[in-house]
Amino acid sequence: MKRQKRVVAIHDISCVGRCSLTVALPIISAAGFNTSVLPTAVLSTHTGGFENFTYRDLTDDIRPISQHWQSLNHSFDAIYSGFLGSFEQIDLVAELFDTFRTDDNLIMVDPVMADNGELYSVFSPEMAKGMAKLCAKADIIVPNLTEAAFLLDAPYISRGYDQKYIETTLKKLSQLGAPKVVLTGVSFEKSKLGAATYDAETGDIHFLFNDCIEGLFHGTGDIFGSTLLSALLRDFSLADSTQIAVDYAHECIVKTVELDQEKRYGVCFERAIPYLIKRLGL
Ligand code: PXL
Repeated sequence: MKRQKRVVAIHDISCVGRCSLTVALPIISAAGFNTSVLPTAVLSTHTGGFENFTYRDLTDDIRPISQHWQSLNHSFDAIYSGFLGSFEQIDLVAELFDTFRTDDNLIMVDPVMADNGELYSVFSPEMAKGMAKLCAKADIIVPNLTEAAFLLDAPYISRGYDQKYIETTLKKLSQLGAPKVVLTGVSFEKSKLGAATYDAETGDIHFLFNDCIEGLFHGTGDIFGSTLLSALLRDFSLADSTQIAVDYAHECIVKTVELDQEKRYGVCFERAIPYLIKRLGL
């Protein structure tokens, strides 16, 4: 029997609002993987659409937690980082990558810091430079179009771009150092939304879409990343994994609209877990 793969998810805990660890842990666990967490901060809610949220920065805990795991000789088949609690955490997470990197594990960085052309309120512009350094250490990076613009220090273009622009952006992103890039939030026509993938080793580029449902749905980037990682660990190709992630995020939004849920509380990913399980062939 095959050994159960182990994943560590490095994100914040937004206690209310269904994003970061409160979606990564259930999704990656549902996909059958032994999922550990390294919380980067604890917030009462996420930062999008809520005021007066609490913010406990856990920067000082990262190194001791990592050192304890090292003393146990613990290892991970995948390391997945997302929202970091402070600028200093970039170097600490880079150090953790160096410590737990093996010949065959997968390091995925979602450079969570911005959306819709704007940095999240808790971050300063220096975060983008630091995130680019962290991306250089990854096997695969998963920025949205806004994060791509910050990483490349380029203007953010929200719509009206063509396929060539996305292809050039993918290649520039991979030059940061990660051989695989999945760019999210790509749309060439109003009715379709999805992602573009690039594998610098083969030169392959793919575009994967589903129907676009109008609106801003919180936490879908983390749902996308957690699903993408789960499908890759189930040995689906990069393009197939991305299509599964696009489709599952879409399915979660469909459920949220059906149930008429308030958008800032995140999407009803729980109701679409049976769909995900089927798509992953479990
Ligand atoms: O989903 C990304 C995310 C993660 N963590 C926190 C956030 C956000 C997006 O707003 O605020 C705390």
